[in-house]
Amino acid sequence: FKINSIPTKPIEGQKTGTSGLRKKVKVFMQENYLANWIQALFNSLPPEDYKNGVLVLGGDGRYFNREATQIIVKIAAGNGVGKILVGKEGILSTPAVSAVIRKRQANGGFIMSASHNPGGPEYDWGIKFNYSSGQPAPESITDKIYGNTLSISEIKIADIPDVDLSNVGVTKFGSFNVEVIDPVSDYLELLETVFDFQLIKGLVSRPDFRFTFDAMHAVAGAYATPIFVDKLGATPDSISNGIPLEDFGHGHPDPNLTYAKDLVNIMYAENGPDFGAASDGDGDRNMILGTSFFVTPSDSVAVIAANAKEAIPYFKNSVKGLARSMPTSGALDRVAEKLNLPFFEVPTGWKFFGNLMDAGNLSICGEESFGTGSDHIREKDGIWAVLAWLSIIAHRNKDTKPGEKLISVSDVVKEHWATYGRNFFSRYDYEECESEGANKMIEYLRECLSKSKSGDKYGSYVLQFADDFTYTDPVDGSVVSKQGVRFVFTDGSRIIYRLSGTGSAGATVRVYIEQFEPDVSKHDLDAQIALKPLIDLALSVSKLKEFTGREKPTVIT
Ligand code: VG1
Ligand code: CO
Repeated sequence: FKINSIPTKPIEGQKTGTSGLRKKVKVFMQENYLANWIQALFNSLPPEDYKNGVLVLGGDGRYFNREATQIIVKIAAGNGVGKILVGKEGILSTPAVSAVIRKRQANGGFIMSASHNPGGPEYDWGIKFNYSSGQPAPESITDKIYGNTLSISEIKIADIPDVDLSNVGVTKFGSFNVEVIDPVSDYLELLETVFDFQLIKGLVSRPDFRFTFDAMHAVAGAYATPIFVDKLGATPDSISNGIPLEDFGHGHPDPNLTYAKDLVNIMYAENGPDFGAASDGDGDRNMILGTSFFVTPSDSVAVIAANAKEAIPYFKNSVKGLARSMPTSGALDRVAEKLNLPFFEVPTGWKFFGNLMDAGNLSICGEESFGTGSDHIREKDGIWAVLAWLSIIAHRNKDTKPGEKLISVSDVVKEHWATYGRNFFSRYDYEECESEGANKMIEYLRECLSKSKSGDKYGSYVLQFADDFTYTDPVDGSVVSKQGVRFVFTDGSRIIYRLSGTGSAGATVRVYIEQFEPDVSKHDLDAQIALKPLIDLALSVSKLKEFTGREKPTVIT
């Protein structure tokens, strides 16, 4: 086939954030916008990483993915890629892309998704590039791509027809092959080696266990029926919003207490199900609920870590280490301490876990932002988290006879708090603020911390230290700074401020609040009540209302 060289000019603003490049669909639909970024990526990779190599391509089914698929395939061919594996209908969840890259020993892969951001002509689109072990590209690569977007002058695009995405199979164009793959099979095969599916099936098919999963019309819908229904015996009606739609059914596919309200209402209704879960746009996030009970993501990863060895075959022989992102609560730290496991604190964003996993130092990790996962792949994994929880509940109920009361999600969490203490945690998000005010607030906080010293009094809290988080990767020595302003108090309480790196308009301010409570008699308090004094302090220290003009957060988790 012929390779056309199309002249182009740099387009501003193509710098990737916490997780890939995210913009409004309209921005991506501008002439050459996507093509420039893809070409800049090839210009940034060493030729041996793609020439005659294998790449994976898929996404969450959102609006513009179909057009984008064709553009990416043609530019890949134009740059000498040997083979591209594309999910049928363009569908692959983020964890599935990571799994396919690893299984097929691909050089890397593209994920077409803006994750939890809404989709449709008026909303967001995004793209991420993952490397050969399946992990999100490190900053050294994304910085290079950005640099190349500023000097790009030519796009190399193959003159081949559009690829038919509707049937599994290989199409050859000379030396270039496109293989349309089933989005589920490689991923499911991997999960079957991680978990004891018979054990989980025993629980899910019990008449006294009611399971419900909300796929939020996002990519997990493509996985939910084959996995939960066909493999594990859940009833078909236990899956809601199970068909991926280009606009997620006008929803906001973010599994939290605000945007997954339908599921929350079902779980908190009288006589609600025993287990509820939801996942986000690209299937890497999860929310876990029991009957009238919400498991915070920070607690979730701690509970999974504490129970992994017993309940999940993959971890039977060893849990190598545990890690969390900086703003995630310290619940996991306590598990690491008790189990005597190596422990790491990394900046926000999954890309920082990959090196630790590749080096064999990390097995289970999580973020407060509804991300949980392990080194079975190099992305967070929503369905994995659901299966991990089902494994724990199944394991605990091995001997529960029909008619006896099941050990529930809340029983497991409360028992965990009784053993380890409870880390009350909450996050306040102020979405789409004016950038100027939000930036000024962070500058102001940086000034405050430079003037602060240990022993300073903040209401009834005494400062231990305040800083702007810097991380040195223990594996490759790379350093990232300015990852979040934190005030840490002598009793272990923390207040953290960051600006989001995943939005597509304005600035989103995130405030994270945490306080440890060893006293079991206080564990049943509502987090908002337990944390009230610290939350008030967080708002006044930052002068948040003044800087942003916001009275109330958009989302509380
Ligand atoms: C957010 C979360 C972060 C997560 C990232 C990607 O980033 O806070 O923990 O890794 O989204 O998740 P930020 O910069 O907006 O705070 V996803 O599901 O969008 O791939
Ligand atoms: Co996501």
